[in-house]
Amino acid sequence: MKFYDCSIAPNPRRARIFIAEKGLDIPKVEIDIVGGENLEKEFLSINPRGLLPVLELDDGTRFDETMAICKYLEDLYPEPPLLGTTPVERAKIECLQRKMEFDGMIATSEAFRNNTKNDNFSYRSLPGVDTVGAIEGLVERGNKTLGVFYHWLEKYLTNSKFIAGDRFTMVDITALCAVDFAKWVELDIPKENTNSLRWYEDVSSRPSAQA
Ligand SMILES: N[C@@H](CCC(=O)N[C@@H](CS)C(=O)NCC(=O)O)C(=O)O
Repeated sequence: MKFYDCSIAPNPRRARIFIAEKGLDIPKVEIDIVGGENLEKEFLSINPRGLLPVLELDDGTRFDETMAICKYLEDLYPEPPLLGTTPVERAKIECLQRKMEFDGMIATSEAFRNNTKNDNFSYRSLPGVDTVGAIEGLVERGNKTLGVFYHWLEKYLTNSKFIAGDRFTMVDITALCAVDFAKWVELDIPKENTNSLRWYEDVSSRPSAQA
């Protein structure tokens, strides 16, 4: 297997943390998104949409979505379980994972990529090859959705150590990456959200968070 990565980007980081939690050692190929390497011919032959991460199998099969990569690896290496162990648990984790992804990751992406003061990305509202220009109103929607993300994060953490219960899961991975990504638009966990702050300190101190 081969993992196409970008060390500063939040979606590759989700997969990297997942891989580290599983204790796997998958060779990595670093692609420089800021320098535009993901839009050059060589990488487009790997992923025509120009997006990272990508997991490549030894037979050349490739997956270009973080959750597909994680689901594939969970099937191959079930321990420790990060996506749930029973049908009910798996469905619950899927529900929460999507909320963290849409309200946290995608909202930050909207707020960041549509800011026309942001020279590197303002001409590309969408990541990858699809050229949609910045839409200024999406900055406000992104910022407001991040408020929703933080509100629910605090609620989910009121009575449990991790977002989906007693065990660290993919939900925590996506939320952690979203919180760190939101620093790019200067929207941190609100000071009064004590459960979220306690959780953030805990999950950030896991060795996988440095992966
Ligand atoms: N839905 C994809 C999103 C992947 C994505 O947006 N990746 C970003 C990095 S976080 C990217 O490749 N950006 C390239 C660009 O900005 O051109 C996933 O979950 O893996």
